[in-house]
Amino acid sequence: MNLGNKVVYQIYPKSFQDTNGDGIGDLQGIIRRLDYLKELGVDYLWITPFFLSPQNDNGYDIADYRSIDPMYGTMEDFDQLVREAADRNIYLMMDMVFNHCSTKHEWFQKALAGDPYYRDFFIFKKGKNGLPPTNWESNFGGDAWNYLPGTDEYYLHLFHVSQADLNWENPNVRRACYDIVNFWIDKGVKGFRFDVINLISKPETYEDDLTGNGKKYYTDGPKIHEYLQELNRETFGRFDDMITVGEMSSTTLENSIRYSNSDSHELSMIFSFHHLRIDYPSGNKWEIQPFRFHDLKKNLFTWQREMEKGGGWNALFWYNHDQPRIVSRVGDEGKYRLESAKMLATALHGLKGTPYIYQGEEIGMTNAHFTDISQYRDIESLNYYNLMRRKGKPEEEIYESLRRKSRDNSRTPMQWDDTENAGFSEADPWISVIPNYKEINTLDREDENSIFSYYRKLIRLRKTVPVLADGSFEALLEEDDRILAYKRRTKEQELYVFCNFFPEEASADFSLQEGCRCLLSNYNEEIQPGALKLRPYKAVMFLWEK
Ligand code: ISL
Ligand code: CA
Repeated sequence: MNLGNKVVYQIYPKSFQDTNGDGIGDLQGIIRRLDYLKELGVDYLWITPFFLSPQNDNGYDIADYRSIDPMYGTMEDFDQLVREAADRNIYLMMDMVFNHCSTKHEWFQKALAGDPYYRDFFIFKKGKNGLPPTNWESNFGGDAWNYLPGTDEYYLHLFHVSQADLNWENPNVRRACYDIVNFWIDKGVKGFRFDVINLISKPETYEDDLTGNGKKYYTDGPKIHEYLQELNRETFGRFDDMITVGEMSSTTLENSIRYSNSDSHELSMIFSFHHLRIDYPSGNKWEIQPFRFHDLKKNLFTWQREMEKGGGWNALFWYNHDQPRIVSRVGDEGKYRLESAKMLATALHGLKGTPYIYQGEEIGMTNAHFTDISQYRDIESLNYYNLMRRKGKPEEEIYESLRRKSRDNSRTPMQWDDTENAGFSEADPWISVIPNYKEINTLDREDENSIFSYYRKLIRLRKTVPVLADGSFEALLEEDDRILAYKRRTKEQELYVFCNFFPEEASADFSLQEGCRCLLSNYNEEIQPGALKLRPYKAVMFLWEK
């Protein structure tokens, strides 16, 4: 399968479209919007988890991997979704969360009741001198171990206390996970996204981390490649039309190449997050730091170059349901919202890899700008707020971090139109709609100059201009302080991309070769010959053909 000409659209179902008036998006809502997705031109829908779940982490805490949470609909709705999507040549990617499951899952409940078979599904360890087994921290703040009253044991949870880590050392756990993947393949699913999959292989012995939070012991762990190869062999690897992506938390280049090189028989591609470390180099996401343009270029370019060299494959993305909206983070959500949203789209969609679009990105949705803690829903944000209050951090500073970094920024309802609740629901939504929905919504998609039209063009180009799908990557103007530029090349074509990431004009000493034509730009103006001059947030793509 050619991964280079596919485009994936990510749906956060809770916030996509409500159809039964409970303020929560549902599967029928996705069905209702399939024509919209067809119009945009995407190939796959990655839908974040809609399985039975207590929803402590919005579905990433799964209580039954084989049933649909009633809040989202029924298995009949799901089957209908698969069918109706396929009628439009759109296929589904399911989100598999195998690092952990909900403590409400039957497996954990049986483990708690003392069933030895299921106890071995999890990671139970004895404490040390009244303290947890190690000093590891949960990714959502606080201890990574939870004490079980009445015993001398703790269980490991790298995420929320209601998300117990699964013991992949146990072959029965692995078998159970593979059976789940096969269950969904039988239902007609054509792809999978594997949640924090590079954290599943834990170390042989559990030790305190004297320099960090424990990450180094379980990230890209000792048996990770072995497990992924087995997963591949036992499930999707038996077919040649499956597409897979692994979410790789704090991974390395070397591992990313192995995960996604087709010779290693692991996954089709990976999400790495290095290019998003541009405003929190320390690794503490809550820290407020200016955006470092050179770090962005360096990281993007290194991954482009090295993955190509090693035969790996990148998933290209600006954000997802865990990250703030890119137009607010790196672009300009005010005066230059249109220009900067399109510029960011150009910068990403020209790269080598498979582009992902997160719902609302194609209309330039912004951060939420919540002002009160009662508006936040995400467990990570609420944890952070409480933890920082206890530590005595000034309230305004906590709010400033939440406003810029909270995962809720990208989880507000999809802004379909300018009617009440943005056309998302007839009832009060589970999380507030952003008031700017009157101006920012999907109604302008017939307009040639809308962000939607621009995304549609980018998707079409990927399918019609071979160099976008297959071309090699070469960085240009690496030292430039404002312009991100690169070249893609096949034997027959060359593609040049220039993007000004700033609200000031930028120029560079670069002359294009004879015969280059402009494929796409976010400014409607003739390109002047001679030195390159780019207006604020201007982006341009040139094509040269033999
Ligand atoms: O969101 C993050 C930091 O704010 C990330 O560290 C995130 O937790 C990490 O990328 C893992 O994310 C995935 O697994 C989590 C879930 O909460 C996220 O929504 C999911 O994308 C646990 O299942
Ligand atoms: Ca609903």
